[in-house]
Amino acid sequence: ENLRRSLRTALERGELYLEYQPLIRPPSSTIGFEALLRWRHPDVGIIPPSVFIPIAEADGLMDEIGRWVLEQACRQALKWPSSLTVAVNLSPAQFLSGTLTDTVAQIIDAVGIRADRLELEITETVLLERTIDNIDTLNTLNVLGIRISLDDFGTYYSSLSYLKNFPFDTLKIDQYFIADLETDLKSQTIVRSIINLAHGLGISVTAEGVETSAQARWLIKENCDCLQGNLLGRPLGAEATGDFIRRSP
Ligand code: G
Ligand code: G
Ligand code: MN
Ligand code: NA
Repeated sequence: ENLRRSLRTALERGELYLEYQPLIRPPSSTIGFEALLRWRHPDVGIIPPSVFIPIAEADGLMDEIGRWVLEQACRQALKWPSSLTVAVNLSPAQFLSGTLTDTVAQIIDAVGIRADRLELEITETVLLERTIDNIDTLNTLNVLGIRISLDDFGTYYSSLSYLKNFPFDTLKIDQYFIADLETDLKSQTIVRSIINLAHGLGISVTAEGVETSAQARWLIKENCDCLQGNLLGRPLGAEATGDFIRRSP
């Protein structure tokens, strides 16, 4: 309940900030970063988004916070080479708000960033309801040139009809399947099948939570397009992204 009250003022007090985790095309090209929201609470310390985003959603704060995240991430991407993208996670409330496409169009225009440098990540849970509206929303974003990723793929409900009906550019395989890739033949079969399925549909694949070089080698052998995880790079503060880019080929 205290968190709830202080979240209302966190944005104006500058307590929210973004970290950026590198997205790597094998073997080692940086192709972009995923923006990850953090809250530095003056008393409690760093609070992860899994804790405060549900509160923000329940209190109707996520629209404003989400708009701030989008603008912040786009402004940061302008400081990078123009070939690099920035991926932003969308909460269900943002996606279903009915104002998302206007908000996004307005922000990329105000910031002056090319639409195809912005990637929006949504999870399957968002797509469960109001399917026709959701297709409209995604198609509108797509027409603007914005890229759409299906995040945490493989968990939750994973209906193949999503792949048939929604215009995804990228599928992000949940770290749950990557974690035991070295020892679990079922995870290997599932990941290999997801990669082949996506490629057959012209969708690129990102593996999340890559932590070991054995996992990376296996994913590269199976033609995974992009790797993300602590092996490739932990989430970085905004200033550190510049150094990371200069050090990467
Ligand atoms: O970085 P971390 O593993 O703590 O992120 C936990 C979860 O929070 C992930 O599911 C991630 O998608 C989500 N998340 C991170 N940043 C944002 C954000 O800016 N907006 C939304 N809606 N979710 C975010
Ligand atoms: O749900 P989403 O994929 O948006 O969130 C990604 C989350 O995974 C972030 O919270 C990020 O901090 C976390 N993460 C990134 N790389 C790794 C990793 O290599 N291992 C683990 N366990 N978590 C990771
Ligand atoms: Mn994500
Ligand atoms: Na994910």
